[in-house]
Order: sequence, then C-alpha cells, then structure tokens
Amino acid sequence: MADSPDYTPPKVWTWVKPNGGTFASVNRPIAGPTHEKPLPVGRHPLQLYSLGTPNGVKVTILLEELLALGHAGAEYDAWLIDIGKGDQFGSGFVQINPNSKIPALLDRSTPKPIRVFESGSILLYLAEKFGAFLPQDLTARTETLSWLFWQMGSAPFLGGGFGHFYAYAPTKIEYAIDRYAMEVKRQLDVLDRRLSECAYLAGDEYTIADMAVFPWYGGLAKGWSYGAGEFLSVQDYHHVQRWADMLLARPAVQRGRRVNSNRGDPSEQVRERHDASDFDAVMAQKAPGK
Ligand SMILES: N[C@@H](CCC(=O)N[C@@H](CS)C(=O)NCC(=O)O)C(=O)O
Repeated sequence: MADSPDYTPPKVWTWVKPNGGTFASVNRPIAGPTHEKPLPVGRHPLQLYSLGTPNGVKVTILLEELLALGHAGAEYDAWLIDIGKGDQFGSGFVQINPNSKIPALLDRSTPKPIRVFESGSILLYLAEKFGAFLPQDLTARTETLSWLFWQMGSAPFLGGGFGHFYAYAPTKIEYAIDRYAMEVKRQLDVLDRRLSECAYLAGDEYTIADMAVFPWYGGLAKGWSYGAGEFLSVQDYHHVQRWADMLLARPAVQRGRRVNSNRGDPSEQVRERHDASDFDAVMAQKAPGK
C-alpha cells in the first residue's frame, strides 16, 4: 500500500488484498454471499441476527424496552453474527440483508415472514408494530423521525470516518483525523444544543430516536468509543452527558447493551439471547465465589 502523501490514484481502481487496517480481511468491493450457511431459527416470533455494536444495540435496547412495557409479542431470539469472521456473508444472512451488515430482523409472526434490515428501519418497524416509543402526535412523531434519520446520516462520519482513521487505519493521517474530528465535534454540539432544550431528543418523550442516537453518541460521550474521549473533550458536552446518564440508568438499556456482545467483560456478555433468564444465567456466573 502506498503512503498517502505520495499516492496518485491510478486511472482505474483495482482490489489489492489485503489493504491493511482492522477489518481488511472481511472488506471487499462486491456484494452477495461468500458461502452457504442457513441461519438458525428459535422459538420466538422475532429472530434477530446481530452483534453488540452501536447499530446492533439500538435494536436490542428497543426490544428490551418493549418487553419491559409488557409487550409479550416482542420476545425474541438474538443470534450472534460475528462480522470479524465473515458471518454476514453467509447465504442465509444475505437473504435477510442483501447489504451484509448487522442488524437484520425476521418477523415470523406474519403470514409470510417479513425481513427488515437497516437499524433505523428495524426501529421504525417495531415501534409501529407495537405502537410504542413513536409519538402519535404529528409534530412529535416528525421530530422523532428527524432525529432518527439524523442519526442514520450522521453516524457514518463518526464510525466510518473518525473512528476508522483515529483507531483502525494502518497509518495516522492528520488530514483525515482533523476532518472527521471537526465533524464529530460539530455533531456532538448539535446534540448538546438540542438536549439543552428538552429532556429527550424528540421533546419530553423517550423515543426510538434516543435509542438510535445513544449507542453512538452516548457511547462516545461516556468514552467507550475508539478511546477518543479525551481527544474529543467529550466531558464538555454537558447536556449530552446528562442525557446519556439518564438512559444508562434504564434497566432495559443496560440489558440491551449486553445482548450479542462479544467484547469486554465476559460475565457481561449475553452472546445469544433466547429468554429473559439468559441475563440471570450470565450474572450467576459472576456471583462471588463462582
Ligand atoms: N446503516 C446500517 C449500518 C450497519 C453496519 O454498518 N453494521 C456493521 C456493524 S456496526 C457491519 O455489519 N459491518 C460488517 C461489514 O461491513 O462487513 C444500519 O444502520 O443498519
């Protein structure tokens, strides 16, 4: 791979494998499955194929919140898709998400199972299916969807831009890190100003917009993402901090963050979730003397 200062792009780009950096082994310029692999199916109506990344956690937070509200129909099986090992390119997964990215959902409660991909689309689908966390009032509903779509449009600059060049790229490129640090700080300021006006992003009500934004920007504010808390002075975004603490205190958010997690403290990881007791099973392993 050429060093960036001396790099002149060729007339036609060709795929040179590997190009270095984290995820280089799974990245490729073509879509479609790489291997035959049917997906497992559990007993619940909702089958979630995901991983405990910010995009995955959005959905497990919503499912746990729905269950906490008493929506028994939101019971789900959560299967771990290991994107580092290329599970997203298995034939069964690609049938559910042709874009080969987690999360993907299959709703088997309908006469013909419905597939849903793109985390924002999954949040909207579930919120509408259960009539929860999406206000009915047109102004509040529209504000919710505006922040939901804001997240979907903004986070690639945080993850694919800042996170990639700050933490994962094989070389530190000042231009790229500067460009994306500037944008991410601007985004944090957008959130901070909004959250200085109201408790939640859409107003007084906790909605799917908060659930979408929290794993990305709440995580960044709490210093979980890319080891970049100090670099981005995240403690200065006081309203984002207040909001992130409020969400973190919710038991459903705490549970949602643990589902399909394969990183960090093993006793916090609920790699697959098929029943509420799966949380207790992991906690039991953590009990003193065990
Ligand atoms: N816009 C998509 C993005 C999903 C996404 O980027 N997922 C990542 C993990 S957070 C993934 O599956 N990456 C695997 C790959 O790129 O091969 C969504 O919100 O659902």
